[in-house]
Amino acid sequence: MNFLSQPRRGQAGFNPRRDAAHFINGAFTQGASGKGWDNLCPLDGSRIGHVPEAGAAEVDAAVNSARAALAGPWGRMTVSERTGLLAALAAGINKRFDDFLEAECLDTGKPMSLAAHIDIPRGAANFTMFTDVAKTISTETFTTDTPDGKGALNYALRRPRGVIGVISPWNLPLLLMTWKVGPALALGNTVVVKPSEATPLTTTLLGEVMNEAGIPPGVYNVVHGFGPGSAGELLTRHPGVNGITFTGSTRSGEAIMQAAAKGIRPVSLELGGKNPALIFADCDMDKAVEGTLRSVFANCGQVCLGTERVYVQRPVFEAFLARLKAGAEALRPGRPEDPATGLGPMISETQRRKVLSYYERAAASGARIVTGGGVPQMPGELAGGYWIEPTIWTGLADDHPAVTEEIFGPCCHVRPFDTEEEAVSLANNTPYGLAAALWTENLSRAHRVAARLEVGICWVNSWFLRDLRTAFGGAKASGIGREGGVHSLEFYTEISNVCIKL
Ligand code: NAD
Ligand code: 6OD
Repeated sequence: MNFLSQPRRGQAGFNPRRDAAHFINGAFTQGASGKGWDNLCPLDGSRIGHVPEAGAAEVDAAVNSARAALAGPWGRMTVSERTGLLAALAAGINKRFDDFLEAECLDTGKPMSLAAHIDIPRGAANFTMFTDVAKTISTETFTTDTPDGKGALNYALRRPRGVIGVISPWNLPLLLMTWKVGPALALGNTVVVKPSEATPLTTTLLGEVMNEAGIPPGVYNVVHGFGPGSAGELLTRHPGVNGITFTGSTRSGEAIMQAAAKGIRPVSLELGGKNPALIFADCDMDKAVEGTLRSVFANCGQVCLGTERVYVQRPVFEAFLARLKAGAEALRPGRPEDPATGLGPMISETQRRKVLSYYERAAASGARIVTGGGVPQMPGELAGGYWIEPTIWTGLADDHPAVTEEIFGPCCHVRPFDTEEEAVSLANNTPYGLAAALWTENLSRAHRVAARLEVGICWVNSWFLRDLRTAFGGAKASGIGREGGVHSLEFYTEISNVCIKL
């Protein structure tokens, strides 16, 4: 059941450049809308293949098949049967590691060294981790006094929420999609996924692995399309969807929350950020520089948890800045498969234009451009890709758009501070509250400052170090809800209380 009926890896004629397809009720289909678009590779702007756009009919069919699977074999499975299938699914992802890796790097242009280390392993881990959670769920029990002295027993039950609409972004496509699908399926739900229009391949490929693992038809469905006025909006407005989990921009999150209000459907929203890094003079400078280089430039700055505001204590400001500049200038843009590649392209020309508009505004406002600020000259066909220079500024006002708005590119503003109090106040001076990175060797300071930062996650002397059992999500305008470990039970299950009069 190949999604393009094309040769598999190892067979003659294998080509990773494939058309995408919807995956509905266990089968691949181009749908009947007749609409679609060309999927372009960010490395050189070349065509990867066609992506069909789902209309109301395809979204309806996907939701109906998810509902039927809930009422059918999936809904009747024991926890061990279900988690056994999901373990096979995780093994299936690992077995086809190279297929996922190649597809992800074609769609995004990111270095294979990055995707092989983070994106694809997490695709599998997101299933294994939540199967463990599903096997160990416990609920509360209360014995209740009653006037007749015989009492009552209260206990809670958790049921799957139902059909979950999953809407995912393009920056870590497989990782962020499975981060939602893993807990949803482990806890007995079925899903309809609408991946980003920019990165359709790995979500489609996962359909193939679902079939190979023996997951029943209808449990995992995929529809392709855009957001407003397209498959994304159709899915969020569909009355057959019982809950919507979304990762993406804060603006889209607001629209999705409004759509979910109809029918009072719960949402889980992981949204944008404008994340600070605080570099104290008592930090280990090697660690702080290495970590900040990763947090600013990894995935070409297209990580929601990435640092865009760097605050450095004045005594080490110039030394830190010089080392950050040297590190940024050492990042080589290049092809994903080249081990020397340190930086991929932006996801699209639109996104590159958006980031360049901040580069232009920063320059026009008199920023000191420490490095970058433009577009690199790339050789050969790479000249047609969406490359951009890693960029560092200093000297902008605290209310400049490059300092206050999420850019989602390989850039940061670096500003000095004097006191801990000032650093905390600068870090919290944002409507967002996703993540922060704190660099200090002073343990008391680490605890004190971490407790005052208004964020969902604060890393101390590290960045993007993830334990999937922890609560993950954003404070303030960076999201609603927490997922991860047992916290995912809140959204993916409905709790009900049974009260037994004894
Ligand atoms: P986006 O909001 O433009 O799109 C995300 C997804 O939502 C896409 O699949 C898109 O088609 C869909 N969509 C957009 N509007 C919609 C609507 N009205 N109804 C239904 N679906 C809709 O985001 P993006 O550009 O793909 O990703 C970048 C953004 O995502 C950044 O803001 C980044 O911070 C954020 N992000 C957050 C996290 C997190 O964990 N907090 C993770 C990754 C990305
Ligand atoms: O690690 C995760 O679970 C997660 N949701 C990461 C988000 C990264 C944003 O780009």
